[in-house]
Amino acid sequence: MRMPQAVKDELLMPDKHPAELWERLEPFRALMMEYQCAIMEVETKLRVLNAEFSVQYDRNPFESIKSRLKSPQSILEKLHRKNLPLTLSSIQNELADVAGVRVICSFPEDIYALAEMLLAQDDIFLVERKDYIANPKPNGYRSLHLIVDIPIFLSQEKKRVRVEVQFRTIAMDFWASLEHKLKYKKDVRDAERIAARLRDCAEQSAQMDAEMQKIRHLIEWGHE
Ligand code: 0O2
Repeated sequence: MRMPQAVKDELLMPDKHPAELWERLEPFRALMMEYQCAIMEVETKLRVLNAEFSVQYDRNPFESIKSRLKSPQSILEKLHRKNLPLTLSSIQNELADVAGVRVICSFPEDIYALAEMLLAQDDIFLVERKDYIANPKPNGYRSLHLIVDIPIFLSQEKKRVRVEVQFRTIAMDFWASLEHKLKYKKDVRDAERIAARLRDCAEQSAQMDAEMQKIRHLIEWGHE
């Protein structure tokens, strides 16, 4: 018999179970399993597209995929930050990035081509699109984020599960991992000056991405 949502939610109330115990609770583990399955589904779809491309066009639209399930601690912190109740419903309804798939491409145009191919599939439902490449964040952050719902097929039911798919170039990923260090390190000396230098780096690497893409066109088509 399946557990009603209210009972599942009750099991996650923090006064009864501190955060570090979440991952031992069956309803929480079941929810995380669903997110993990959704990650596998998205990864498979992307790998299928990559395989087809390498046969048809002799190139790969992405270089690598990195996936992650948000840790219970990060989930708890985000719920706290957003002033949300610490329940399974909050996780499912309010957090879009519990399941995260990051796709690293060589060229910006591959990002958009791949994103469109994924969204064209009839079992993928687009919830939200955040284009931080066309509209970079003030700190210089660039990536295309798609929040999607994807079905997973369990023994007793089919469920729609939310996944955040981030698309970036190698250069954007390199930049984001350095900037991430600044964001999460406390007491950094000269943080403002470092942030300004990072903004410059983001600008320069975006120019390099654009230039490398033009060079690819010259090599492949003979014109930009
Ligand atoms: P981690 O460690 O990757 O899990 P919202 O849900 O709309 O209220 P949120 O969640 O900030 O706001 O959404 P957004 O802007 O789409 O960002 C989600 C994720 O994108 C982040 O997850 C990062 O992975 C990445 N990201 C967004 N902005 C930045 C940035 O300025 N720098 C870097 N390095 N990454 C960024 P988490 O949970 O913050 O981190």
